[in-house]
Amino acid sequence: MTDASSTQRTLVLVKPDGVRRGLAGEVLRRIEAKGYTLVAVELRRADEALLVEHYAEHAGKPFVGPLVEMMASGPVLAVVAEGHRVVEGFRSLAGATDPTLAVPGTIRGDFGRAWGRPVIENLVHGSDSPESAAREIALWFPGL
Ligand code: DAT
Ligand code: MG
Repeated sequence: MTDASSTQRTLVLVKPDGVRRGLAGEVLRRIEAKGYTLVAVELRRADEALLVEHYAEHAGKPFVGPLVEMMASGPVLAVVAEGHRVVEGFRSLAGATDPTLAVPGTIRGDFGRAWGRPVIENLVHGSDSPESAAREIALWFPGL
């Protein structure tokens, strides 16, 4: 399919640990090198209300407090990327949630590790479905 209706968008976040380590450019490079298009890129600080909403599916889990705190600890690079099957394509670029187990060659596998903290730090977020992507893009980029 090459028609425009098959083009997807996804929300990528370079989390504060990734920005702090100077990996924002590397993540953008990998998205572009894979052949996806950057639609929006913004370095910003996220407030708690946005983060609680963003992680609504995890409400009540023991790590959600530390997760929101970590995500608010510094700037994040918020990115909307576009392309055919980009939602699953970026999840494949990112690798597994646990960076100790993420396969080398992925962003988390190449640059992530365990630090023994209450929340897993794994450098990037990527929407997990087209429905999540639509919800998350509306939250982070209401103008798009
Ligand atoms: P992903 O980011 O791979 O979609 P997720 O949506 O299940 O993973 O969780 C969101 C983030 O929360 C994840 O990137 C890291 C953190 N996290 C997930 N499970 C965790 C756990 N059991 N303990 C600590 N942090 C966790
Ligand atoms: Mg997730």
